[in-house]
Amino acid sequence: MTLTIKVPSIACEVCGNTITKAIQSQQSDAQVAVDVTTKTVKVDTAASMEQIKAIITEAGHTPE
Ligand SMILES: [Cu+2]
Repeated sequence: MTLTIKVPSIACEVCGNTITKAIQSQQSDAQVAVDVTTKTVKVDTAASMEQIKAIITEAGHTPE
């Protein structure tokens, strides 16, 4: 399933990399695509929206 999550705290590519690595460290089969311009994270994963949002929060960002 592909989850689309708006993360307004994304400011640059580094934020995107931080979030990508955080998700993939806990969900190794997740495909993550971050769009810095629209501050959107797309995650193709078996994990739930709640799980992915929790990981993003742990990484220091604020999902909507
Ligand atoms: Cu940044």
